[in-house]
Amino acid sequence: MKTKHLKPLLVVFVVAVSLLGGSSVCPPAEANDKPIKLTYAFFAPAGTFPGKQMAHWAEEIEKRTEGLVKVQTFPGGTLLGARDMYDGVSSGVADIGLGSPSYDPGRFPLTSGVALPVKFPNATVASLTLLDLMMEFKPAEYEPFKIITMFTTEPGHIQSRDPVASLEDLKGMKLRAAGTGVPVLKALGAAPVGMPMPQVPESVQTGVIDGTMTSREVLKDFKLAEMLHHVLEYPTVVVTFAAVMDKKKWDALPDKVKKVIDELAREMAIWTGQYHDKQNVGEALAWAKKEHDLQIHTLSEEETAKWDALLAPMVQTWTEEMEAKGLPAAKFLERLRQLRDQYAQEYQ
Ligand code: DTR
Repeated sequence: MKTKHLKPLLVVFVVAVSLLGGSSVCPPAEANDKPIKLTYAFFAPAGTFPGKQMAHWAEEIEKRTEGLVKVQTFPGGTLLGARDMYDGVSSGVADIGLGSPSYDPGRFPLTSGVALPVKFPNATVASLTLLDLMMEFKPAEYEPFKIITMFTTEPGHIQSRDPVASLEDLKGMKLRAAGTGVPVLKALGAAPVGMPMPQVPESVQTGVIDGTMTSREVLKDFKLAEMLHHVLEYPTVVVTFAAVMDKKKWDALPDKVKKVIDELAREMAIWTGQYHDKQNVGEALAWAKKEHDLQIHTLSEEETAKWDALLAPMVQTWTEEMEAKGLPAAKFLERLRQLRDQYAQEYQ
């Protein structure tokens, strides 16, 4: 009897909240709604910023569907590793997988355009640009998937055992990057190695590599500052992340759940970018300076111009290669620059 009267009230409340611009919640769960369980895999530890993103998403989904959807997270590569993430989602090992398209530019050719040296100011701007581009261009590389959210790191920095302040210092240095960062290091004259992030600490320890080029929070989140005491203040390219779900699995979800997931895609890109830009990287740098005497180096103006000149042709080369494959690379880059400049005004 009571619930009968309460229900219309609740509906009015939900509608009012959505009209007020608050995030919408699902219509209240019906008695015959079957609980939905989703497994969500990530290849790196829960404490890293993509791991925190995963936990936050899971919490929000549960909250906004009023418990109808329960998400079980598997960070740290416990269900799927960096290299088998996307195939694992296709074959049903996990319902959702958070991987890095930057690790496999051949499989995600258009996405790799976001990891070119195009001078994104920060992760938030790059993340929103990436997500918008994917929604607008709908590249075939995500054909079997539904995109849950996307985001990027800040532009990567060279973090090394020995100081780097010139091209001369970099010559032949064994530096690791995500696949999309390899051509950058090559153009600058280093000896690049492509390798997923979780392998980096051991590879530094055993001397397989002399450092890495990626976002700077890894100094703390992967304890790299214990071995890498030098960072070069020269922002290079971002690394992309994409959380995806198998399309068939997605199609089977109730509309009200789909709506909540769609609404969260953009919110998560902003949430993750802001956490990474405003807190995560800064805290790591402060910690590394205090605990491990981290040294920050800068390039002279003349040297900066030389580095920029070496990287500039990469954009043209990429465009030609992608156009030859029949991809709309020139249009993609034009739109990328528009979105980058637009979001840069909003997210400094
Ligand atoms: N995809 C990484 C970038 C990276 C930066 N921070 C983290 C944290 C957890 C996993 C990956 C990353 C790279 O390979 O550079």
